[in-house]
Amino acid sequence: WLGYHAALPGANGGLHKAAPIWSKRIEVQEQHHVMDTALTELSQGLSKLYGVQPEIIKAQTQDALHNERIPAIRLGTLDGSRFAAATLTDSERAAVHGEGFIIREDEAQRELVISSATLQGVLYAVFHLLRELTLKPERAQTGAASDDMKHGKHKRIDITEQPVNSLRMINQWDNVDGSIERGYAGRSIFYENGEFTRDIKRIRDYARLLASTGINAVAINNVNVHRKESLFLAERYLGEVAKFATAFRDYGIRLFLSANYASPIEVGGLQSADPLDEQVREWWSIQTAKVYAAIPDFGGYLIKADSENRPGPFTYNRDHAEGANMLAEALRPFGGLVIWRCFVYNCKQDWRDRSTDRARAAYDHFKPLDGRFADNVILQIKNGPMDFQVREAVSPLFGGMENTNQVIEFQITQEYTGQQRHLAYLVPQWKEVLDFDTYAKGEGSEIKRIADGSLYRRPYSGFAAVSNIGADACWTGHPLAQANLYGYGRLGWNPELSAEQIADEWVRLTFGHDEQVVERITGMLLCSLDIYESYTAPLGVGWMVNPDHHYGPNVDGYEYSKWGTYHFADCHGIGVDRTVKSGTGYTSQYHAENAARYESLETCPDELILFFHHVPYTHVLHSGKTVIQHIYDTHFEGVEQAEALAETWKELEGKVDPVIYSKVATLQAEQAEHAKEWRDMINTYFYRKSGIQDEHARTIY
Ligand code: GCW
Repeated sequence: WLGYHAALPGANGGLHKAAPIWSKRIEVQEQHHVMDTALTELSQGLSKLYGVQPEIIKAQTQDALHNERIPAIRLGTLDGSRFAAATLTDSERAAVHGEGFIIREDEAQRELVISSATLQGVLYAVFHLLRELTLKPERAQTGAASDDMKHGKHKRIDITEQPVNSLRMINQWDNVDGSIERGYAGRSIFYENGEFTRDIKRIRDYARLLASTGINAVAINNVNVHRKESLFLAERYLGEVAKFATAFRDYGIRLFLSANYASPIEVGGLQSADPLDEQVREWWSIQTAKVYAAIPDFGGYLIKADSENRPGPFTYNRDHAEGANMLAEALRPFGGLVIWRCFVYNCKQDWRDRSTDRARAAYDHFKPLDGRFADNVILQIKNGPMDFQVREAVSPLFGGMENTNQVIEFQITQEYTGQQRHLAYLVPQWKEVLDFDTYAKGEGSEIKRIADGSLYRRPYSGFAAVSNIGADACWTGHPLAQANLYGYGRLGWNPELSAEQIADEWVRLTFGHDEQVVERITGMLLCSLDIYESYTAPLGVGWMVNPDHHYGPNVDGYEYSKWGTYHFADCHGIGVDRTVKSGTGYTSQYHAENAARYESLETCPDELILFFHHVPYTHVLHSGKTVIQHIYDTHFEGVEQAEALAETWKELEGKVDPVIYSKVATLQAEQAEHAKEWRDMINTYFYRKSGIQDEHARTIY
């Protein structure tokens, strides 16, 4: 999406004829590594768009610049350059803060000024401008050369943007051996064979990709911190970590490390990691000071504790507030953050035990701790209470932690959504979660307002997500899965953007403006998640995948295992009773409006019926269909739709890059085939369990 290849040919054929008058000269006053990045991006982008390399003028004194008679782009921060401030009114100067920016053309459209309070803001403005110029080539039609201009139709550029979320983070689940946990796009770009990669260029390219969508933080190693990765905190590796930090810093991105809670033992050779032990606390303080000596703008620690066999404070009978606050104390002198994951549940459950409900776990663990976390601790909460299923309820924990900083965690990598072999554009799912009203403070208490910190007025908040990239040539395995990485960044910047707009942007930036191409690919993206949902686990019940690697159907794969992910299908019915009346009581973790809606079969939405209720196969949904007929119908339709996706793509042969064309064609054919496996396994399973015939007498085995 950074190809900038969609320049508009000029009226007389030549590309540069369409170039805006100001695009041939760039003026700056400030010197800084982020400003250098912004300059490189801007001149590279403009020359790709218009075929002319702009001249860059750097000057120490303001007087040497801003000769208004010379058309130019002028960029700078409010404090660091006079022209940046000069174009804004007092109230605008007060309103633009942090990473926000204003991009403005003067009346004569001879000058374009980019102003921000920060250098990061300037960089985001540059990416934004280049995106706008690529998406709306008519914007370039300025000056006397433009017919629109002559007829007074051209609107001058005047853009104000402010990121809605302050933390916009990516989590890498990369291991130092070069593997990636849940990675579907090849090996790690960060590590090879137990060492940090020497290919810093690729890290920089990644930083560039991320920054272009607005990402400002990255945790560079798996939250499951194994033996060798625990040593990232030690001298042996800190120098290497610092090199990555430099690459990301140039793009305004702060580096975090996932840390092993038992580091005092694993790295420090102590006997204990008890958060209340003085020696342990001192060890963290000293170690953290060493990290900051190597990386002065280090972001902090991302922690998975007492989760899936990882160590944590429970070992010492301490709770998670005690555990997190110890780290917070070590980080506080440096302005660092503890990002503490709430993915805590019993992963050694006995399937016979019907009283334990995994969905309840995060809320049961963390709600009682609300208000006890230090102010530089942020809880990272997965969007749902289970684990990134294609459909599950929204985590009730967001509605329950008024006095705690929190970020929402999404999964861009498609662990349960087709592993980048099936097409699944995830932005619509994320939008649905963000728009969910928790009623925490009455109507209008949407998750997006909790994630952005405004509802509870929290100092730290935002988005985190597990990346989907690897060493694969197109970064993401399935080329169209790039839309998810792009979409995550854009949504973190502004959760009000629609899934349609984000898809349209990504397709135009990536493939250009051919209307057939744009229409077909956005169409494919926008219906892809519904299609995937329809041929996989039905009605919100989730799972039904092969254990361990999680690809492909296996209805009972987890039914008698320790992971707490059951569907309870028998010959009468299916679903998990999570009601207060007769089930696990999970519904009570929501505020009254949602609790009542989910508790009652009458009001529970169809798509989540099996998440909340155990019902007979003959139960009639709001759609008018029985549960069993719904299962049959959606699975037959899902396969037809998956086949249609493959057919749609074929229409684009010759219209998109041939390498990308054939890669996607192969993947879509595989998806259509594999969807049949899903259909037949699920339909056959439920036909055999229920003994109920398909109304349409289609083939079930
Ligand atoms: O989704 C599950 C994955 C694990 C992962 C865990 C987590 C990194 O199957 O591979 O571990 O969640 O989020 O911690």
